[in-house]
Amino acid sequence: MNTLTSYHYCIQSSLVDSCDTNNGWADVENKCYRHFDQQLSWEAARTSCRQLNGDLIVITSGTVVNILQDTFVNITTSFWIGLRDQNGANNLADYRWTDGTSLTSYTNWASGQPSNTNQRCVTADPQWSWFDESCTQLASYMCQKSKY
Ligand SMILES: [Ca+2]
Repeated sequence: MNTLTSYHYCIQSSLVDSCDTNNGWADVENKCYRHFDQQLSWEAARTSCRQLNGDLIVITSGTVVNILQDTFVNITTSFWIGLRDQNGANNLADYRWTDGTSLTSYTNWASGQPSNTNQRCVTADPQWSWFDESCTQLASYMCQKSKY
């Protein structure tokens, strides 16, 4: 790499913000996350995330949750996460993340949750504990997207 190429590469690197962190997105463990205060139904929240080339957050690691808790310290409301019961039988095997995967060994249900067959969509509270809720309830939400 000659001097000019090296200089150019340096400038390019400093300009690229692959998680759009100036716009509220956080770069955590190679993915981008953002919390939105707007109160929407689960489906509307998912649509909003998808319009940003992302989806509702998929949570499979307590390590990532710990970092996200330290990153998003101002969340005071429950927020939709990308988890839903596919058939309403309140069977954990039927829950799917927005990427199509089933629950992994990492879960963080609040005590007594999931509680109700009419509550098929999942929120996290400000402590990131999970609650099944009616999908038409309004809540804030958290999106994730790949880096670009
Ligand atoms: Ca519940």
